[in-house]
Amino acid sequence: MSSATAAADQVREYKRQAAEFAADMVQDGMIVGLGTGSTAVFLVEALGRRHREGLRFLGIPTSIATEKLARSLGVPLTSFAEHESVDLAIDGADEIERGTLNLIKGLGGALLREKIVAAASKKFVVVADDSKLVDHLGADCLVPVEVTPFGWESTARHLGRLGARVSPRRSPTGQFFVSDGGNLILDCNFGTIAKPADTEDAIRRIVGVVDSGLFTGIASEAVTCGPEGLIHVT
Ligand code: ABF
Repeated sequence: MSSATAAADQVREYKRQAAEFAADMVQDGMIVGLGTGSTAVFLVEALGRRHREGLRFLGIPTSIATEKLARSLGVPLTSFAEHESVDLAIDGADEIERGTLNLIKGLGGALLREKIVAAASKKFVVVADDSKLVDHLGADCLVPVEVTPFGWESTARHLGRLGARVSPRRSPTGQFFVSDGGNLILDCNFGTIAKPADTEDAIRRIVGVVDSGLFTGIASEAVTCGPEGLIHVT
């Protein structure tokens, strides 16, 4: 096995441990927000096992991909038509700011549903391998911004005026990437973000923006895993 493969396997193992720790926080009767991404896959798998062992809960998935996975594992699902709030949402992140738990999310393209579920949650726990921890958001990570297809070029110019270098996300075939909500994603390079809450607000005020992958003041806990073991920040 090459050292790159071994390192990738190790990161997957860290993701699995963080996700399974968080899956154990789910209690009988809860409405659970089911995240998206490779870490969240381990969460949904663990919850599928717990469901088969008799745990009663209902999940609200944050993407079509997670919904498909959950259904394939027999995880019972519900929606906001049936439930006003989520007891516990568990999801991954692309960057986690140490100390604040402000996040960049959405490089997987599911930021809008992820944010709706997180915002409706009594508790939002972020799960990740510890490479996602940073001192300041944005230095090494683009901020995805979901925008309406109409007038996206104008929306992109406004984002540029906030100081971002902006590129529309494309699929491997060169087409525009389209989100589960039918919108486009503009990947924005802001560099180091000194005041993430201010930047999140400024982005949201631009007409044409649906929302951004900056999640400030939403995560209440983080479970990370790395060479030092599991760390649960509450
Ligand atoms: C989702 O999956 C996204 O918000 C984020 O883009 C990604 C996390 O990545 P990973 O695949 O490493 O869990 O949570």
